[in-house]
Amino acid sequence: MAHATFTAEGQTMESFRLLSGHKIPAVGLGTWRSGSQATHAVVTALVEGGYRHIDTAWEYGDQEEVGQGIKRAMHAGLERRDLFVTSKLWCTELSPERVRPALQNTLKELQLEYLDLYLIHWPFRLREGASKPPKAGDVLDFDMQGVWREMENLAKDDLVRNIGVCNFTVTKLNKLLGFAELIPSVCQMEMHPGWRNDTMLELCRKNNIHVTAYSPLGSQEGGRDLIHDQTVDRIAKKLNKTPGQVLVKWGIQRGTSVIPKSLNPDRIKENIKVFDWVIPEQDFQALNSITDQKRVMDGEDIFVNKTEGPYRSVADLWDHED
Ligand code: NDP
Ligand code: 1BO
Repeated sequence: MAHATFTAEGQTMESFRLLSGHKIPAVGLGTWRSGSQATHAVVTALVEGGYRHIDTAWEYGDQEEVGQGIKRAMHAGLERRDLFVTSKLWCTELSPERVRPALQNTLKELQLEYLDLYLIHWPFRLREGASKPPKAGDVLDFDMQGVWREMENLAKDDLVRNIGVCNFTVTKLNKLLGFAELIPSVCQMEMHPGWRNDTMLELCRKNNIHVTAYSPLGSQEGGRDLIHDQTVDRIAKKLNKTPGQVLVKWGIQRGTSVIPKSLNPDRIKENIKVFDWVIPEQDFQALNSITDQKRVMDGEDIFVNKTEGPYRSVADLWDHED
């Protein structure tokens, strides 16, 4: 359920209510592979674009730059309480005793007192120094329950306002729901018209878990070029919008928050201008009917070791659910 609020430049900005009662702005800026340009992108998004939601992760190696961008935006007049900042616990930190130090390091890099949302980045534990693809012994046992307890403790101690997961399957989410004292507020997953991820969306809806759609434009190099997809392009032309805007709006109309990444100031501002129009039902259904459904972010290069395991194929990673 979206709630309208107002932000910069008189632009309407929608948000979704989380189980915790907090609100997550419907569009956030993704920062993967933003490197040293992350500061400029974050300032552009927050100060000029009217964004209030930033998505980062320790693994992106740009938390310091993101933090500098947030700091500059706050010097320009934004209040911390108006921002929604997400980061993620990397796979090498997936053991109970490593969770709190990892969060503390993330807060230090971001120069923040708390996060709005802390997510388990991937549900696979890696040995520090693991290779890509992993060698034998690089992928370790993951104590999901122990790690989740520590995530819950971070929330109890007000170091994070919400906790959640990314890249979970039905099997893994049901397992977590079996022992969670704090239900995840958010499940972040790949989602765009080329990978609708309907089964996970449905499970999250049933459990009142908000979904954030990552790689909403089909991701970056090596991804899926949805910007030039015929259906997307036809609808964009018809609505006098850009393909990027149609892809972002599609996610919002499905009730998910959406976190497009861009380093280009014009595209950053374009991607959030999605609140005073709708994709008509017929066009929405056409986007829901794009064939060749396929993940871009299948995790193969990080977690699959075809001969040694424990995950010998992409299907293993996703619990044979695709
Ligand atoms: P996106 O789907 O957001 O696509 C980004 C690409 O699209 C970039 O090459 C960007 O180029 C280009 N682009 C941006 N806006 C437009 C536009 N309006 N028109 C045309 N091209 C455009 O890719 P990501 O994979 O980065 O996903 C977004 C975010 O989701 C990530 O940055 C990260 O924060 C999060 N994520 C989370 C994951 C997880 O495991 N939890 C996994 C993957 C992503 P340019 O910069 O030049 O504009
Ligand atoms: C391996 C990190 C993918 C982007 O979240």
